[in-house]
Amino acid sequence: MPACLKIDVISIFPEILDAYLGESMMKRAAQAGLVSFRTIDLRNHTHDVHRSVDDRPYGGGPGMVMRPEPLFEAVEAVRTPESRVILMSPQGRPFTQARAGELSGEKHLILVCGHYEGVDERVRGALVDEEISIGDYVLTNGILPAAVVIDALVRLIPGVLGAGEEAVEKESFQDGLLEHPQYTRPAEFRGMKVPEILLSGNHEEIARWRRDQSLRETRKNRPDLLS
Ligand code: 9D3
Repeated sequence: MPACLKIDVISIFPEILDAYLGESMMKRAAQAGLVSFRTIDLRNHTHDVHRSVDDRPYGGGPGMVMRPEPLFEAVEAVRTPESRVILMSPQGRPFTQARAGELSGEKHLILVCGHYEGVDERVRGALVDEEISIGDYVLTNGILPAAVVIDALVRLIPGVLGAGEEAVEKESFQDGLLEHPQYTRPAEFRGMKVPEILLSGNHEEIARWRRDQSLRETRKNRPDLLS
């Protein structure tokens, strides 16, 4: 049995993540003891009556900045020498399948979700090991990015996917192309026919057709993968 990856998520919306982690493959992985999740409400690490997690920026300007004290306190409450502290941030390094694979081998991840206009620079400087963005678009907070990162790496933990699914994964990543089209029954649906070749039983021809279709898809939607 592989070691259990521990994932802590610090956020002001822990119940949003709880809903996702309580379903489907995330739930099964946790029940199987392959991963364990804890969601931490950042407001539990405030000490003022308003439980405030943000404040106005020094130097002026619009919006708010997340205060350092609750974030430091929340991280320090769960951190060990084996922890990796990751800030979810639009200024982070773009998340990739390769990074998911690397992170799935860690022992303890602490994901910190930003909100509003960002976090006090002292958090980035002294608390965080790395920053991750999930893409070039602006969201209102980091909770969905945290769910995306968790989903991508939990499914890579050995034993989470079925044995067959893991084999398929390896194959389709070898060539670095998008997947070919797939069909299932019926052979004709509302006048749309399954390509004859797939019904032929000629596996060599089928493999050639699929490679060609993969190339077409990649040229159309992801030409960057070909250069
Ligand atoms: C004022 C400058 N903004 C940066 C473009 C500040 C800002 C906007 C939105 C700071 C945080 C957010 C909320 N987004 C995230 O926390 C976030 C995110 C995202 O918006 N896009 C892609 N990946 C991520 S990871 C965390």
